Amino acid sequence: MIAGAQQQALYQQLLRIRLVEEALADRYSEWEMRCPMHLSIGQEAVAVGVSAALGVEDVVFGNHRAHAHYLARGGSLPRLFAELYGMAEGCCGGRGGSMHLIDPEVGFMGSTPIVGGTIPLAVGAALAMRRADQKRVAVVYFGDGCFEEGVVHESLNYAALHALPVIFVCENNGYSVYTRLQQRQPSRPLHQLAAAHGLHSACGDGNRVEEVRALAQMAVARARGGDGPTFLELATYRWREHCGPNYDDELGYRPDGELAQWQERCPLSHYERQLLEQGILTPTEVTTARQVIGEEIESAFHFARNGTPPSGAEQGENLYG
Ligand SMILES: Cc1ncc(C[n+]2csc(CCOP(=O)(O)OP(=O)(O)O)c2C)c(N)n1
Ligand SMILES: [Mg+2]
Repeated sequence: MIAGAQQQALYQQLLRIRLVEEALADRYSEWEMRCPMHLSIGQEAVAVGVSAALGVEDVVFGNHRAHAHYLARGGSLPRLFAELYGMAEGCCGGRGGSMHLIDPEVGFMGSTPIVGGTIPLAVGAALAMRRADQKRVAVVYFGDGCFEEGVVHESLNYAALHALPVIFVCENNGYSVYTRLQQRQPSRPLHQLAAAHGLHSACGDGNRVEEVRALAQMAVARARGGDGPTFLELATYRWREHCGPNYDDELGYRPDGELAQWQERCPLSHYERQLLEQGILTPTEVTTARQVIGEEIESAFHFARNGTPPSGAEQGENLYG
């Protein structure tokens, strides 16, 4: 059972992330945000549903498409925007941009552009928490593309062997850049690959926020109870181009009508309709929520634009590689 207040909170999160990313897409062409940007418009319910199942003590890792992961976890919006504008006030000091988000104060331990790069980090975090005898959980989000990286298999194997409290959240949007999953991998469900590594695994509809939340609650309960890792494969779809603010269907790498079909299964409007029908939400509350979030977004843009460019000395700090 889910309470009305929790449903409203899930809706608010979905709406906020959608409006934030649409605003970013609108302003990207001003060319003041100079970093590559992978938007998660269409995929928001995964991060929102998973985050709703976590406690403040848990830790989360994202990937290159991490705005939703960061925001759903409670990452600071002004500091996200300042990061995108390359300012010292940014969550990564303005050095990283969209693919290097971090906010340890809320347990968001980082995102990186390297496909699969944060998967072993989450396993390491889970190992550390286990050794410290803590009842905390590590979560890592990654895409279907990760199954072409060896590190995912090593990480799944290790996590299963040691029954670590880690949740692997695979956002299966069916594509890696311009290439369909069927052109990259033989036909077999991704969650069954995880099962073959000995993990408890499940799949679900990544566009239905309450379904995602329920799966994540199951995974969190298992991890906290000492039952080890869980792998969740969540089906979803990216609406915009792989990297950037535009739609790119004219390139022809996606079948005609596929985007429209997924847009009909929009995680936000579906949930909005459901809550309106159930009387959990009123049309006035929807309008007010849009206004309030719109003002928050404007204020965050103002903060970012008026930030301080990092000094030459600062730019070299904390850089590795
Ligand atoms: C190790 C590595 N290989 C290749 C790339 C280039 N690259 C960046 S994003 C991406 C697609 C990843 O697809 P997926 O994991 O399914 O995530 P999605 O973009 O669909 O959310 C690729 C191949 C990279 N960043 N890192
Ligand atoms: Mg993908």
